[in-house]
Amino acid sequence: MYQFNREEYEKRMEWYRDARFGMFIHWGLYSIPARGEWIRSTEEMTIEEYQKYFEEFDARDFKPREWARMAKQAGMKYMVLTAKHHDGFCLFDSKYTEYKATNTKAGRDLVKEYVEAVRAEGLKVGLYFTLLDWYHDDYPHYQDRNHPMRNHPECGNENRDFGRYIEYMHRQVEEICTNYGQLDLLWFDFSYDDMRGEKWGATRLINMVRSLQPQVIIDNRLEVSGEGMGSLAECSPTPYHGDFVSPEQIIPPNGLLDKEGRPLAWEACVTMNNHWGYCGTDHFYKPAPMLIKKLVECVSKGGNMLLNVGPDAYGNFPPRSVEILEEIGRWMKKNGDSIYGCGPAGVPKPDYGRVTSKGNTYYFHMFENTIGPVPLLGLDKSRVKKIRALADGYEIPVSDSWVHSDYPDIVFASLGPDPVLPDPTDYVL
Ligand code: JFZ
Repeated sequence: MYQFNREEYEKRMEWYRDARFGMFIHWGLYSIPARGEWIRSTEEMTIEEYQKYFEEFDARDFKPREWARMAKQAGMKYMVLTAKHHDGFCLFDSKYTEYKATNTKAGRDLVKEYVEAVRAEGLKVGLYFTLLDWYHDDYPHYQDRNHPMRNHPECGNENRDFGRYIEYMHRQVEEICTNYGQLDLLWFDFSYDDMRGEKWGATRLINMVRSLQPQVIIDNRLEVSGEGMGSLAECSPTPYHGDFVSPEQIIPPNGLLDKEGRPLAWEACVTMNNHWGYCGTDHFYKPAPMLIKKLVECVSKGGNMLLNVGPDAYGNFPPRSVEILEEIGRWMKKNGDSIYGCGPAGVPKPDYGRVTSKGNTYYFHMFENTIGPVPLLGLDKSRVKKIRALADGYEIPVSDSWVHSDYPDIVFASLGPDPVLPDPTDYVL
């Protein structure tokens, strides 16, 4: 039986808190119509209408080793792939359903290849597994058009046996936890309305998962949706509390603390454009400098960032995603020390950027140019040994200009006569 133990918890969380940056991948049958992963619901398709994507799916360019290489060169330390999304289609070879990649033209277990590839590149292995299932006969279908979980209005299933669904779902999680070696992270998605906790048989499920994969890190969506801290924030969490909070498309304004004031682990999951699953017409990508700043923001508030890529029908990353990952990677290569193993610095947020820290080192991220000497707020003057630019290591003098008499307690970094930075996002002191 799983019981919360703080020491064990902190131990299994170590790599995750250090990693700070991971890749989310949404890929499945919905990548073919390319209008987002909710398409079967939003366009109210029947299973039959959706079936053409099952017949077409061939994963012809599925090269997980290349996915993992791209994640790695972007500076990411872990990956999370949708083993099964809400449409119920399994990328893994489940013996409890025919609705799986093995039975498509792809003809093989894609999760197996993914897991091996990610491991081979030295990254931590994560799998996303949905609690919802629009394919299974025993999962409730919603016919109310205004319900976010609606399905085709005609596919009612009044005779469903939800207990049977729960058994099915548990057996699949068991397969995932048994057939792919050590997993580092499991990402369950998601609770809503009264569908939460024990409705999923959560205590039993977690007892099984923790006995099969004692070291695995789990999100908190067996308990909550993409909002809310759940019982991890309480003094005595439920067995299915999850190990980190999973805010969706939002960075918590002030980080997150539990009821006793301890920092909570969290991970903001973020799309690169405005879709999780591939969307051929969505060109609204967030520029790399913005994503870098968002990553810095997460770290400065004690969190991780899980950045999503939605590969296309064949399994290729969209070209724009590749460019953005490369640009982020160039920055991470030079400035990764200010991200990995770092957390909040406990100093006031400066006007020009954010601060992260690790041990006795403070990283002042300059998001914009400043005029004159740069104030490094919150540092004790007598304890500042040296100031260096992180990217190239060059010495930056502590300013001895007149500002000292006006602000005797503030440390200023003197960036010299030419304060215009070629690329402010590149600049970490
Ligand atoms: C869920 C999925 O439905 C979606 O397709 C994607 O996989 C995403 C990562 O997770 O979407 C949610 C779940 C919870 C909230 C919003 C979207 N929420 O609570 O705000």
